[in-house]
Amino acid sequence: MIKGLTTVAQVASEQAFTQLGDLFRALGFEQGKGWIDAGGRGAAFLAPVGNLEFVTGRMPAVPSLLVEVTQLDSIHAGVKAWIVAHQRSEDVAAKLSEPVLTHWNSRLFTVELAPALRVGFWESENPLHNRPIAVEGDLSAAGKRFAIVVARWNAVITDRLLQGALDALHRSGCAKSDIEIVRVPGAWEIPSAARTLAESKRFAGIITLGVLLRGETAHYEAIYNEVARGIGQSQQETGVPHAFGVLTCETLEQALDRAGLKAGNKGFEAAIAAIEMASIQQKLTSQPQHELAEANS
Ligand code: DLZ
Repeated sequence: MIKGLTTVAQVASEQAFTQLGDLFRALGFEQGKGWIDAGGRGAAFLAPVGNLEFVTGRMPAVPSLLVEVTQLDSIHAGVKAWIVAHQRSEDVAAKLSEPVLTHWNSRLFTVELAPALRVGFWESENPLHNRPIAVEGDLSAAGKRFAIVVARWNAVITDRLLQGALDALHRSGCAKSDIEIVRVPGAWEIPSAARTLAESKRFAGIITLGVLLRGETAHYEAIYNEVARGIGQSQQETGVPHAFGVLTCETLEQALDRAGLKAGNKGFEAAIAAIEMASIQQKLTSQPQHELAEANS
């Protein structure tokens, strides 16, 4: 089973070794597990995807170490600043090329980071190039309708969850007029309202918000199980994405933390999940699988 590729490059001095490490971390490489022994040391930098490319005939005019990136221009600016800081400004022109268009629909620049260490950084014009084939949802809510079902029980918390969900929808481009808010008495009533809304087929997603506090609810488990089951069932049977924003907490303090204090706002997170799932649903139902895979390749 193939696990990965490693390219080994020798660096002349300890100082260059440290400086290169600083540069690669600053460019966004994840630091891997290095090694040290009596004879020297190695620093590893990880990339999410690697290729081993054999070429026959004419070799492309590129360094043998190529790093595919996004935002090539800011990488270029970062490398330039690094050369100015660690070498001489006059070296920039000699060591760093400007990004140029390649014949394979990409832009590329090369840089000599150390003697005998030439690296090419390149960015494909196709933003999906080399990404694993996957259908992914967009985080755009523009032009889609969403319903929010929010329980009044524990309103001091659910109001905050609602604010979080509205914030996420608005910031993702959802128009005010495309959001319908339905207030129900407690968490117990969420599933039936969610189901009615989903069956109307007017919404791309349903966001459910509520808070169950164990301290106050003797039959907490029974209510929780039923609410979770009902929301899940509505989602599965109607095919409309339902985001689960029903908090289950031991104390009010815990709930407050999850409604915008210390642990984010679960209403915001639920709305983002609904937006993403609405987009995935749209893609899965509007385009055959093989076309989606081809579009992403
Ligand atoms: C009755 C009740 C209790 C004890 N606790 C909660 C709670 O912590 N969170 C919540 O959303 N609702 C609670 N409820 C109300 C029930 O969900 C339901 O609204 C009522 O039993 C009426 O059907």
